Amino acid sequence: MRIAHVADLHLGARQYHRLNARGRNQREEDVGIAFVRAVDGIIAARPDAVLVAGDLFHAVRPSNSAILLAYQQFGRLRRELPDAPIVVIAGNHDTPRSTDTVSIFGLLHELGLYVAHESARRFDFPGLDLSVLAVPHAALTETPRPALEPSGDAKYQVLMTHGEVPGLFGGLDRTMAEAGGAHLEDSDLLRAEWAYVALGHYHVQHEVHPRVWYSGSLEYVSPNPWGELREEATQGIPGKGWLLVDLAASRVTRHPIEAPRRVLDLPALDATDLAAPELDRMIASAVGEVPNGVEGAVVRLVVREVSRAVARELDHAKIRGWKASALHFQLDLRRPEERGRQVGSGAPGRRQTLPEILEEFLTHRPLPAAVDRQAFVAEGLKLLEDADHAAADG
Ligand SMILES: [Mn+2]
Repeated sequence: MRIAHVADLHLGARQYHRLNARGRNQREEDVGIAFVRAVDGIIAARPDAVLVAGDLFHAVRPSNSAILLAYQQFGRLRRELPDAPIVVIAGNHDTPRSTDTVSIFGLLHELGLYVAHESARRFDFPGLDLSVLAVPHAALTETPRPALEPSGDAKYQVLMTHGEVPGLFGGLDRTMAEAGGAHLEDSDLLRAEWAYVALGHYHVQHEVHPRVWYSGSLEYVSPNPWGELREEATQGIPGKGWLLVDLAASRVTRHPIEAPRRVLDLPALDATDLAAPELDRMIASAVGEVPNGVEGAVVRLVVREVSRAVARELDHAKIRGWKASALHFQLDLRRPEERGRQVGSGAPGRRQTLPEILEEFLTHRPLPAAVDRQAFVAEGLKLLEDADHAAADG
């Protein structure tokens, strides 16, 4: 009895304002390719059921191309694995904030998928001895919250939901937390009766507890891809992918997909006491050491201790050349920090990032009662991200 667990596909997500030859946003195409590769892998593995743990779409109103892709790929899964039920929940990204917005998830229902997008639903598959409690983001924001409990006599009781588990970020790198996620509780997740808990929301593949997993996203679509890369490197995770779960054996196998595009955070440089020509050489050699070059890649290079004067005198023609060749080249020049100045309330010695400062400010700022704070904070972070990309693209 094996299930495929995939999450956070974010179909329709666009980044970096770069178009391909067909006039489509290149990153949206990458996100689609990642999905197709995951579907290829799932079909090859022939699981008994497929679970999609939220944020199938990046937005409540996905682009036509995202809708078409979802329709085609789920259609393909239905044809190739006709006996495997496909269960889908909505995450925070694809949940309408207003009840008069009709969800696109109705279309998935028409395709024969088992869909929970407004409230918690239980799907029983007696032939598989499987019961799936599917709890979308919207259900977690109801008061009172529905009980997340096993039910019935199916041997395999599975919970699928989308949100943030307690202590995931340890109060440290909050930029890894996407704004607007619902909070889950250990009491919901740790019931001994759960054969498996399939989670969505956190974009780095992660075993929370035995049999409680985030499958992670299939591409770097969060506002902080660099944090995801660092976390994946720290944990030795071989890239983005999906999970194959053997419920009888309680065994989870990672199935990485081939990355549609290279996303690279180059080792940071320190420009202390360097003049512009020396720093130019250091940057050129850092870029030169990238295997196969930066062409077509998403690249960041952080350089610390760069004064305004040195930044001005750098070889900007050369930098523009890398920007033109890479899909996205972010030369992140940081000014010398003012000694002894403590900014923000993060851990000692660590400054808050701009998104963290903004999130904290927006979270505490007085708001009119009619304004949804989660949506307000999410919108602010989104605007900052867009401005960031626009600036990086010159
Ligand atoms: Mn997500």
